[in-house]
Amino acid sequence: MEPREKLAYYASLVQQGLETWLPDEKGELRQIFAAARYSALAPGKRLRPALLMEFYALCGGQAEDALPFACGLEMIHNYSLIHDDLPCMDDDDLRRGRPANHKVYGEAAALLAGDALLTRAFEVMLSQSCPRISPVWAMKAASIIAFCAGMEGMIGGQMMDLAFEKNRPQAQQLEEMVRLKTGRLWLAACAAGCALAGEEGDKMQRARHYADRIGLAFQIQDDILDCEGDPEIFGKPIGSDQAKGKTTFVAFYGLEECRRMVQELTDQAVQAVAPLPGSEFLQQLAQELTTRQK
Ligand code: GRG
Repeated sequence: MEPREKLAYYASLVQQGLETWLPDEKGELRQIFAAARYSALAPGKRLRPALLMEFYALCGGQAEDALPFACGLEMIHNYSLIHDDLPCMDDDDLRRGRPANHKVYGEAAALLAGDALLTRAFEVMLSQSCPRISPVWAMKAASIIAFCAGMEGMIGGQMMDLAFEKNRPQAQQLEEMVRLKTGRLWLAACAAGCALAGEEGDKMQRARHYADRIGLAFQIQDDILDCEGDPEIFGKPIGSDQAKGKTTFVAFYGLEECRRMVQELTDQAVQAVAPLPGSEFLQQLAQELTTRQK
C-alpha cells in the first residue's frame, strides 16, 4: 500500500473504532456522549494512532489488532485538545476549523467530555484487546501511554507551559516543555506500538528516537504555521501564540532557522528507522510532516 493510502486506511479504521466505542447514545447520557463524540469524531489527522499501528505492524503484529490502543490514544489526544482550548488554559474558540468543544457544549460539559475520553481510553484499551496480544504486553503498552499522558509527560508539560506565561523560559526549557507537553504522546504512539508486540530491543530504541525527533519537528512546524499558515487550512487564527505572549521556537530562532531545524530533525527521524525493513511509511510520514499546512 502507498503511504498516503495507508494513512487513509488507518484513519478509516480509527473512525470506525471511535464510532463503535463512542456510540451515539440516546436518553439520559445523550449529552455527555454527544460532547465526547463532537471532538473525537471531528476530522483530525489521526497521526498518533497511525504510528501506533504502524510500529505494531513493523514489530510483526497485524495492524488491525492494535485498534483499541490506537483509538484509546486518539481519545487521550482529543481530551487534551478539549481541555487545552478551555478559557483557563489556552482559551481558544476554534479547533480544526470548528467551534471549540466548550463553545458548543459549555465549559462544564467540555471538562467532563475530556475526562470521559481519558477514562474511556483506558477502558477500551484494557477490555477490548485482541486475543493475539499477550495481556502482559497490553499492560505494558497501557502503562507507557499512562506515563506519557501524565505528570512526567503531557500534563507536566502543560503545567510548565502555564508557568512560562509568568517566567519566560530559556531555549532549553522551552524544548524540555515541548518534549513533555506534545512530544510524549508521539512517544506513546511509537513505544506502545512496539510494546504491544512484545518488542523491547533495537526496534523499541529506534521507535523512541524517531518519536523524539518527529515530536520536536512537529511542534516547531506548528510554531511556523502559527506565523505564516493559512487560517482556513490550519483551522485556527494565525498569530495566536504571539497575541498571547507565548514564547515559541520562532521567537527564539526566527523562521529561517526553524525551517532548517525541522528539516534536520526530520532527517534524524528518517535515519532512526531507515535500517528497519518495511519502514518506508514511517520515513515518508516524517517527510510529509515538514510540509504540512494543518
Ligand atoms: C490540557 C492536559 C492538557 C494538555 C494539553 C496537547 C496539549 C497539552 C496542548 C496542545 C497544544 C497544541 C495545539 C500544540 C500543538 C501541537 C499539537 C498537539 C497539535 C494538534 O495535534 P494534531 O495536529 O491534531 O495531530 P489533529 O487535529 O490532526 O488531531
